[in-house]
Amino acid sequence: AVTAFSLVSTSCAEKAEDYRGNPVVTDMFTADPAPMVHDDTLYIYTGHDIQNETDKFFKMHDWYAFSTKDMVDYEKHGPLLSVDDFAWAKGDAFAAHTIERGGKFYWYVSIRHKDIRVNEGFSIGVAVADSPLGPFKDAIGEALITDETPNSVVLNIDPAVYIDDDGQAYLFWGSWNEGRWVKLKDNMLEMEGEVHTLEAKNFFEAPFIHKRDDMYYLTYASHYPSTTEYSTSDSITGPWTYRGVINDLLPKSETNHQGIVEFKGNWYFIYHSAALPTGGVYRRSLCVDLLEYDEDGLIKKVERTDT
Ligand code: FUB
Repeated sequence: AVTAFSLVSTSCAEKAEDYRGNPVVTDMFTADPAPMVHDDTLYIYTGHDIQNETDKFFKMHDWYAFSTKDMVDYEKHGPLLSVDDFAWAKGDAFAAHTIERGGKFYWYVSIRHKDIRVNEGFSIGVAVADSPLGPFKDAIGEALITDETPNSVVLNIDPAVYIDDDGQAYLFWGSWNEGRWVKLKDNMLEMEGEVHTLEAKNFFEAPFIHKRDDMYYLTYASHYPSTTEYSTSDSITGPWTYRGVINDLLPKSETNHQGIVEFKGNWYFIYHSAALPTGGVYRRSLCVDLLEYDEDGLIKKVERTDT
């Protein structure tokens, strides 16, 4: 099923004002957006909140994608992937991230393992497809990261993958103030070497890496309820220098899980808020705003347009 959504603007806009129209998706709740550019299209992969208005935990079973060529009209695709696609999983389709390598698309997901009961049982799995819109299937048949992985964290969620200029892939993840990173083999399905502790001031969860010029940016949720804060480095492996807050606390949502992407000449801050009238902590919505840098390459605070 394909549905189109429109923001207010009618052209590929240059000013934040043109993006008033958040949230992008209004006919369902969408969370934990992860952007990926492929060919001339921006794909935003999201989770899907199906919580009613009174229960007190996330209720999530599957993932969608929203594609746009102009930041104005979006197409909905999905669900493209669900808990049921991972035979070893039992529920909780938390944050995910998709990346292309060698013509294949790898979708790293947070999901609860049915056989692992240490800590919370959250694990990171990988699905693979030959196109950005699937069909996706479990690439390993087991989890890539679990509570049994040496030096894992209490909540193994929120994967973010980055392929550096030399072709080396890295997986970042973590929550509740504990972040981790590990190199991935070229097949994107196995760890290479040891799991490292992510040292970044105020890290809470939702790591995301992007690079602009020669600077690496590690953005993440800080504290809980979360702001979005960031650190920079001249190396993907750090050390990371703390740079401050780029997005304040949100009204009604305790999380705001961000991704950052350059698309057709603009940089975008892609996140969720609880901006729909019936939105809330467990009923979130994909939002998109412009991201700008100062002359030193530091990120300016986002002028959010979700409210
Ligand atoms: O959506 C479930 C969890 O909430 C995500 O994994 C976290 O990043 C937070 O957004």
